Amino acid sequence: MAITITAFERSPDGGKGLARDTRVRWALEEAGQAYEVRLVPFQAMKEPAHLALHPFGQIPTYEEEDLILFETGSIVLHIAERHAGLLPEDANARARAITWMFAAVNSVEPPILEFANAKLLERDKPWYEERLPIVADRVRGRLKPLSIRLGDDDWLDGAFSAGDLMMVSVLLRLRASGLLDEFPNLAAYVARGEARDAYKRAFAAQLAVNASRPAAG
Ligand code: GTB
Repeated sequence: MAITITAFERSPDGGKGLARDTRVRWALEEAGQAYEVRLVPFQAMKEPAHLALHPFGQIPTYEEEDLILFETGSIVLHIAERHAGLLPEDANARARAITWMFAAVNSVEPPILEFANAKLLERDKPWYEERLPIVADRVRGRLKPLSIRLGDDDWLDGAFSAGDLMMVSVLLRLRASGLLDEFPNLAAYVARGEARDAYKRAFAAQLAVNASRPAAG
């Protein structure tokens, strides 16, 4: 069963693993599935051939025979449902792991993206200095209850699952900001995710693409 995903030809992060193909690579590595990567230049992402795969002209996409998927939540869920290692057998535990996947992309990622975009795109605005702490507090508003729920546990609900894979992937975007370090158990949780062999392989694979090329401007 040949699997092909798409990724940036040149990631804006230069290979820090923050582009969303990394979470799909990680899921495939956890599931022990080989995959091909088709690198897409920015301009080609908005052209008909890629828009046929992804209506919003983004990466990553996922192709497996005649199945085409976009949205990393859906792609990771698809991988997790078809291969062992990412979802528990027990039906209720499985539903809870999927709930954490949704929590990651639906409740935790939006304020993190708002914060990242503010820092990236709004620095020259007259209201930047006033707004940034407000946006940062919205991120804390998700990190604090998440930190309380995780407590001293290694993972969010028993064994490592696709819920943790998505949550760690979302939280990684905060590393450079220092916000994560305000919650030491979350920083340790992210480090545990990064320490997994499957994550290391995924990270190395995306780095191999980007290390040899200058970051996109
Ligand atoms: N909800 C979608 C999903 O989860 O699949 C979002 C997909 C998405 O945002 N894709 C981005 C994209 O294609 C790449 S990952 N952007 C181009 C466009 O929209 O035209 C987002 C990303 C990009 C760069 C960094 N970085 O440099 O740190 C981090 C994250």
